[in-house]
Amino acid sequence: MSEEEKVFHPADTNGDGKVSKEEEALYLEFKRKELEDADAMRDAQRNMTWFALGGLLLYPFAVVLASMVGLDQAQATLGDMAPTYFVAVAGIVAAFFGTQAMKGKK
Ligand SMILES: [Ca+2]
Repeated sequence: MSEEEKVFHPADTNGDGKVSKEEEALYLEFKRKELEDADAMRDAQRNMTWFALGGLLLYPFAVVLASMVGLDQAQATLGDMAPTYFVAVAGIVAAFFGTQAMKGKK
C-alpha cells in the first residue's frame, strides 16, 4: 500500500500506479492550460495597471479640459473625486508591482 502511494504521480488519474499515454496527454494538456491561464492573467493585470496609470496621468488634463469648456459641475466633481481616485489607482499599481516583485524573488 505504502509502495503504491510512494510511486503516485499527479498524472496518474485512475491511481493504478502507471501513467498511460492518455493520462500523460491529459496531464500535459492540463499543464499547458494552466500556463496559458497564468499568462493571460499576467497580461490582464498588466493591461489593467497601464489603464489605471493612463487614467491617473490624464486626470489633471480632464480637470483642465472641464474648466476650459466651462463644465463647472464636472470640474467640481472631478476635484472631489481626485483623492479617492488617486488612492485607488495607487493601490492597484502598488499591488501589481508588489506581486511582481514577490514573484521575482522566488
Ligand atoms: Ca493510470
